[in-house]
Amino acid sequence: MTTSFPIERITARILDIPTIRPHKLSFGAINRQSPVIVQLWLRNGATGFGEAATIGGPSWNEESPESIHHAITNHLAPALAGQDGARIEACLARMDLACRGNAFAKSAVEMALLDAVARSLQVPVWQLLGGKQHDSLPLAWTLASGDVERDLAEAQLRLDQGRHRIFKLKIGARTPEADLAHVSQIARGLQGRATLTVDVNQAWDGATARRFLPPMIEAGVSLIEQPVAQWNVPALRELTATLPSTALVMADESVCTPHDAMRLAREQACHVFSLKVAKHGGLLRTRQVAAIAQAADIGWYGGTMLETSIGSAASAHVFATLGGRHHNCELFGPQLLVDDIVTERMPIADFALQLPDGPGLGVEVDPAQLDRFDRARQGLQPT
Ligand code: MUC
Ligand code: MG
Repeated sequence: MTTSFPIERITARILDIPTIRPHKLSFGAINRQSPVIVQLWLRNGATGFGEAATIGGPSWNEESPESIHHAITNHLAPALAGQDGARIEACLARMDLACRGNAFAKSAVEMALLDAVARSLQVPVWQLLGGKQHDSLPLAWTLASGDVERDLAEAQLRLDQGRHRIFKLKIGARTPEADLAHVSQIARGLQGRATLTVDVNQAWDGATARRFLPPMIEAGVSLIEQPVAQWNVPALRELTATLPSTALVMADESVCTPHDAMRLAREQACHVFSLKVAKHGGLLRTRQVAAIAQAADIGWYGGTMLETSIGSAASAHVFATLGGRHHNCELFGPQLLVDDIVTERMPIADFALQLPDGPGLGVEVDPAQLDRFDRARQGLQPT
């Protein structure tokens, strides 16, 4: 017997959800997230949801909520209408024919398809991806208010709540001297109680990184994320080879496609890949990038684009299936938003995210919340 799940219809809408505080990165501050939410219906009546979130419109990379919405509505949805949704890889190949690149847009559609197919089969999405190896993953929080006192108070609260003891600091917007002072103060304030990462979001050149990373590592930072430009693999490789061994170098913007992963692996240009479902173009392709990491003795980190609970749950499903050496995850997007679009979030207990288990993505969307934050209904403009 063969199983077939013809695709009936795919829709997309942009939401605008304020953040609980300004989130400051090297390229600017964000006050709201604008995820694109996809809903896909199968002819059997099952429906699934997917999401693609960017950070700061098209500031993090080329895709923006508007370009994602356009690609889905005008190219990807028509390409998949009437196709057999059970043939997930064939659907991905069709999307690749219809639309070059646009990984974020494709990831949202694939997510909705996996959710709908898994619900039809009454299994969790992780079951379609090979089964799970983790029930929980230690969960990081990003301190990005821009203010030392506020960052320290935020960290203290999360430590006291038993929610987070891994903190990521976003740097690169100010002078490296000011960043070093900020990071050192936070490291002193949290000494012995927390693990620290810095994410430079591509802001530095190789010389700045060579000069300012050693004192940050000396201060207590143990994971360095994307210190140099996405294209600057030679500098990334040199830092990986020469920085003190108490810290690891992690690629984020530099590792999107499996081909990027192959280049970084071949050149041994980093110790860790930050995996993100959106930039890899979906859950199945996240597994491809993770496989290259594992084969090249590179560890993985469960990254985020600050998604709601839909995208965060999808990421949690694929991270749950991965072997190899992991360096925790940062699926805290829902907690950075003033409210969510699901009835119940994934629980956080004992400093770890508890990975979902229900059918599909394991979270239930609240349609009233989708309407509440819908950009078309709120009349907001793009960021
Ligand atoms: C990034 O570049 O990692 C993830 C967490 C966070 O605070 O910002 C993002 C983007
Ligand atoms: Mg990053």
